[in-house]
Amino acid sequence: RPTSSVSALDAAGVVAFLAGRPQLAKHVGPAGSEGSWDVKEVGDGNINFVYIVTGPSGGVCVKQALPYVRCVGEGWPLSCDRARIEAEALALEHKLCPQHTPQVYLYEPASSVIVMQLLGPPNVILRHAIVQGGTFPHVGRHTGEFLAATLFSTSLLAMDSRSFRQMQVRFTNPDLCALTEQVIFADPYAQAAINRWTAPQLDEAAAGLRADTEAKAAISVLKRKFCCSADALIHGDLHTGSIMVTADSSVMIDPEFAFVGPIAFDPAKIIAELLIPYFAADGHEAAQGAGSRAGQRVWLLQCIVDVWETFSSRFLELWSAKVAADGGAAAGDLSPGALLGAAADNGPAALASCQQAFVAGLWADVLGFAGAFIIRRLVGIAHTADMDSIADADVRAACELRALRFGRHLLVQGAATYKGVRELTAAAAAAR
Ligand code: ADP
Ligand code: SR1
Ligand code: MG
Ligand code: MG
Ligand code: MG
Repeated sequence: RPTSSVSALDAAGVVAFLAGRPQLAKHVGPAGSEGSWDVKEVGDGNINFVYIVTGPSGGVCVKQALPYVRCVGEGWPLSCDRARIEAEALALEHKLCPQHTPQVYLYEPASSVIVMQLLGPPNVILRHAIVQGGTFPHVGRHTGEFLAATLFSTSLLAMDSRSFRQMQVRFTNPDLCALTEQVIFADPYAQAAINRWTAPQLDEAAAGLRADTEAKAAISVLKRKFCCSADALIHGDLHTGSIMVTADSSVMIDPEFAFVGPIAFDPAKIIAELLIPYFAADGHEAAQGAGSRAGQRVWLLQCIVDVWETFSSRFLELWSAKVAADGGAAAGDLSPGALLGAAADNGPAALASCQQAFVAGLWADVLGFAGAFIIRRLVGIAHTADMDSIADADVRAACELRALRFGRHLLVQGAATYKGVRELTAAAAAAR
């Protein structure tokens, strides 16, 4: 199906789309109530169009992928198959971790539309809430639970290799992977017309990155890992704009970049996107008063610890439980349990030692990827409100420079420097 055949919905089109499908319409209102429905386009992401439809019975969220990148326009074509990837990834994630994933009601290929559970008020996008100064004590733990459930269960530690390879085919996602390869792993280190930064304050730093052979060597290694490591079905874009929160709940949305890639990519992305507001907090304090972000700073670092500690400990629990359930013999193809046995000659200590080595390897990659993710938000195409909402350009640039230096440090030296997450957060505190 040529993607160019998809035509854009408008508010009336969204109502007609839902009204013609009673199984969807019932979430919004009874037949005949369509005239009273409210439709708002709320898409604030870079890529797609999102409509919130509400009526007497509640509401739904309607997301449409058009054949181009929203924030650039028709000059940057992008496959609408991303809507299928997102719908199938959401369905799988919902099966593995229902408490942290929205329910998909429908995916319709002809219009590249997903209709899903509405996360209505008081749900907010985590990034927006952080920019406002908010704190969410549970989101780090919830994100770690989501990561462990989805990444363990879609890895060869849990799956047989035949099913795993079938999953790889379903989630090949070449176009969105190519986008990531370009905007995260290439453009920030090159002269690219779509790059931007706070100028002239960051001109020298951006030029320095383009001449930085150590950073280029490090990003090349990570790009290769992104392209060649097939660990698990990763979310692929788990930043703070992909998490909707309330005081007690956290829901991960927007997995259109999902593919079978390196496990470390996902925890690294959310950790980087918590470090960026940590470095931005000084800029907000300059406008709002000294100390006004002190509590948020403490929370942001604790949130990073919670993500990593919950993810890594839960991942290992799932792994040990799988080995025990399989009697140490029939665990997924890559599980050392399959060879070592849970209780036989090599025993649980051998499994524990394999597990610790596995987690240490992931952590080393998390540090490098996190550095790359910080850098791309400061000198690449896609910036975020964390820094952009600091109105004074000199104040913003000072925050961005500190973050950029820390990102570059993580990219080049992180893996060799920080053995644990608390060392990372202590280093961030010293670098602000
Ligand atoms: P994009 O792929 O363009 O980044 P997102 O999936 O991130 O699109 O959605 C953009 C915005 O739409 C989100 O920031 C959020 O405000 C809103 N949104 C997305 N999904 C839902 C949902 N299920 N319920 C309520 N709002 C949603
Ligand atoms: C054109 S770059 C768009 C960016 O937005 C998405 O959310 C991804 O992060 C991507 O890199
Ligand atoms: Mg998004
Ligand atoms: Mg968003
Ligand atoms: Mg998206």
